[in-house]
Amino acid sequence: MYKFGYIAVLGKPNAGKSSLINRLVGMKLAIVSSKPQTTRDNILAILTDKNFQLVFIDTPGLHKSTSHLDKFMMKNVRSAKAGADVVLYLVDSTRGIEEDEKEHIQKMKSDGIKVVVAASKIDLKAPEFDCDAKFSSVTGEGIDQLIKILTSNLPSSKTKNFLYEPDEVTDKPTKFIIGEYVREAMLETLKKEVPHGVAVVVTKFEEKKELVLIEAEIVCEKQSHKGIIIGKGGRTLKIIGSKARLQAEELLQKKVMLSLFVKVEEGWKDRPNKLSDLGYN
Ligand SMILES: Nc1nc2c(ncn2[C@@H]2O[C@H](COP(=O)(O)OP(=O)(O)OP(=O)(O)O)[C@@H](O)[C@H]2O)c(=O)[nH]1
Ligand SMILES: [Mg+2]
Repeated sequence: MYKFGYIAVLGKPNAGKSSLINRLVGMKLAIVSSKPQTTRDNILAILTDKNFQLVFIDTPGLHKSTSHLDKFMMKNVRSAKAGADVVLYLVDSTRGIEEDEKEHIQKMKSDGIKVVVAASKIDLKAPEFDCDAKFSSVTGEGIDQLIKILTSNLPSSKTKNFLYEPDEVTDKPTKFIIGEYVREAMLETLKKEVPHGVAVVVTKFEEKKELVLIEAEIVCEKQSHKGIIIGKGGRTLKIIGSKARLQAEELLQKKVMLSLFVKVEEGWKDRPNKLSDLGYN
C-alpha cells in the first residue's frame, strides 16, 4: 500500500514550523529566526520514502493582518489549508496552547478538516496540554512517530500515486531560497522593525565552473533603514552578506560570490503592485 498527501503545517509565529520542515528534509529550505513572522511564502518540503510521499507546506505564522503583506501571508495560510489532506497544527511547548488556538482547531475539525496537534520544542519543556504528538526539531526526538501519525491519516492506494519525483525536495527555485538566506541574515543581525520591512530579490545567478556569482537587491521601507542595513563604512551589510554567502555555499556546494544592493521603496508593504514585483503575489 502507498500513501501520498499534502500536510499543511500551521501555528502561531515562532511555533517551530520552518525548523520542522528543515529537519524533515535534512536541509535548509526554510529560514528560521527567533523573531516572529519569519516565513512569508508557502514552501513545499517533499519527503519521499519507499511507501509514502508526504508533501509538507510550511506557512507563515498566524497573526492579525495589518499591511497588505500580512494579508498576503494569511492568504497563503488559507490556501495551504484548502489544499491539504491533513493540517499539522504546531504548538510551542514552552508557551502552551491559547484559547484562540483551541477554537481554531475545533473550527477546522467541525469543517471536516483532519487536524493533528503536535507539541514542538520538547527538548526545552514537556508539553502541558493535550496533543496527538510531540517532537523536537533540534534533537529529532518524536519525529519518526510524528511521521507515522501523519501517514496514518492519509488515504491508502494500491498504486504508487506520488506526484513528485523521488529527488524533488521543494517547489521553490534556488534563487528564492538564497534571497531568503539574505533575509534571515538580516533577521539575525538587525533589530526587528528593519528586517520586517525588507524584501530580497535575487537579480543575478550565474553559475561558473568554479563558483556562482549572485547579486541580490534588498528593498527596505525607509531611508533611515537603508543606513542601518549598510552600517558604518558598510560594516553591517558585509556581515549580512557573509552570513548569507556561507549558507548559499552550503546549499550549492560551491564557492559563492554574493553582492548586495540596498534600495528604498517607501511603503512597499502596502502597495499591491510593488508586492507582486517583489514576488509576493
Ligand atoms: N530548542 C528548540 N528550539 C526550536 C525548535 N524548533 C524551533 N526552535 C526555535 O524557535 C524559533 C522559531 O523557529 P521557526 O522554525 O522559525 O518558527 P516558525 O513557526 O517557522 O515561525 P514563523 O515563520 O515566524 O511563523 C527559532 O529560534 C528556532 O531556532 C526545537 O525543536 N527546539
Ligand atoms: Mg517559519
